[in-house]
Amino acid sequence: IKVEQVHRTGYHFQPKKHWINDPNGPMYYNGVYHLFYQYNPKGAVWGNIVWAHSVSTDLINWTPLEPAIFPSKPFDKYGCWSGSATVLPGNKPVILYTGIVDKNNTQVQNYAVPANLSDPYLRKWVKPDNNPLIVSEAGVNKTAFRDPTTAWLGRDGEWRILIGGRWKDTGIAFLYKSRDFMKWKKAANPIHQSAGTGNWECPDFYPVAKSGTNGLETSVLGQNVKHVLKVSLDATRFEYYTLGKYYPAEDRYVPDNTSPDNWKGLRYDYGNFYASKSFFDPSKNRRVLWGWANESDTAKDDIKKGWAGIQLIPRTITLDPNGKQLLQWPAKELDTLRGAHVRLSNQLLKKGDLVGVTGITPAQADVEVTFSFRSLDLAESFDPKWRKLDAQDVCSKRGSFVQGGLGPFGLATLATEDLQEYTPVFFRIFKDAGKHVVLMCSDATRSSLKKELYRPSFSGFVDVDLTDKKLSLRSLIDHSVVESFGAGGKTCISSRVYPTKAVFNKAHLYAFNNGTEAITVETLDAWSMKTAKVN
Ligand code: DQQ
Repeated sequence: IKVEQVHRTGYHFQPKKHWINDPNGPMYYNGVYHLFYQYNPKGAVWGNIVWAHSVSTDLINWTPLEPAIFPSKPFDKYGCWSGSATVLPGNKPVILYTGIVDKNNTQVQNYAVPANLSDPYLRKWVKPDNNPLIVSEAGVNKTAFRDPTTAWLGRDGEWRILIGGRWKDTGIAFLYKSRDFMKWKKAANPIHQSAGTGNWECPDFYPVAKSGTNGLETSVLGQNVKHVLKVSLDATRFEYYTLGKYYPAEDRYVPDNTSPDNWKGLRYDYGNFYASKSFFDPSKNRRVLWGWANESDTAKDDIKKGWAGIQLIPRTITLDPNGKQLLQWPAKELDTLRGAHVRLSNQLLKKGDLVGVTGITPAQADVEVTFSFRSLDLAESFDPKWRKLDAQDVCSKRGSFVQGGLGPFGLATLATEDLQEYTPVFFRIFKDAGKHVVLMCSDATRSSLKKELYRPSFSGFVDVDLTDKKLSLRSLIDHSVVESFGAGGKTCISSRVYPTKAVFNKAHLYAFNNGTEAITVETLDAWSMKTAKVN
């Protein structure tokens, strides 16, 4: 293996080479999962965008096909940008995507259909001549008018889609309706908008069941569902979502007031995660989420290594029983890559302890751990000044090495033995006016000796009940990515990191505690992960 390829992933999705960004049009069709994605066939920087296409029967191993959609017509001559798939009645897939029609970035919405429905892989797609289906109306910013969603069907027989955009600094999800999927009309009101959030890219809108763990087909309505509206914020390059109520008769979405409806809101992932998109998988009755993780190195490094961007492991989405947020978990098929296994149980971690996990391949691993503690009394106080800060700011003030009362404790991933390099994923528990505040961090500050890297202390709060005095963590470690799920998927954080020494068999994995209160590793299961067949 060439030295510069130490950061390629073993089981996260990436093509052989070149640039990738947003996941596009994910769908399940006749036993096959399709993933399209924004791809530059000519290099490791963004540009020349086409819809690359891979297929899978298990969401983990992927076969590459020819690009499905690429610029070739006046309505997409300057680019084929993001969009979604809908499987229409009669089992007929259709893709809606954004075409760039001129050098000024004017955006229109087009459709494409499979050339041959009996091809099990749907290799060829045609873009009929009645494109574009939708052009922006007067008064709409035509360079912020993109990324159509999967369509849902109302009880009135009309299809609906959202298109992302903005007016001045207000983010907007425009609503369009159609009876025949060909003639679309803009609804008088957007389904939702939020001042001060800037341009909305890649909206996603879908129902979640109020109880149980089944995912729902996108058109499901009724008393037993809540809706999720997710948007990607162009200005800050992160996403947020709200849970809320969709009123089909008025075509309005009203977020619940349990989380902010702005850039301070809930995120699927508090790390490298953008332009995500979900789809309903009827074969397993689940909703699956794809998200793109960009690089945190420089464009120069991307060109040198010849690639940039990965897709994170597809996640199932369900509603947290508390009704206030979502839970996410890696698709269960990932477990088929688990190989050598080790387990620690009932291991006490006193202040300053660092316990090595040996017998697996720490650079390509899956780890699940449950920590327990005797009491919450020793939790350090939450500085009232921090109440205004977001989790990432609090995490950068404290990190993994400033001693706390209860925590920091967690995993040190992609670590050298002397901790010159390591990416800790950990919890710190605070008390704040009689309540407990749980902070989860994935801290890249010491992830690499290399300079010129983006090394943020990614972090999110965890809304978890601590009465059983336990906290769990799962981390998927894969050479240049650490993708973590706290408290059963309540808070997720993905970090892109580029160790120079903690690579291949020089990488180590530890459980650590830097708090004064002793912690117990109740169980820690770690597996070497096999390399998936990815493209
Ligand atoms: N990426 C696409 C756009 C989308 C943006 C272009 C989000 O359609 O708005 O590659 O990353």
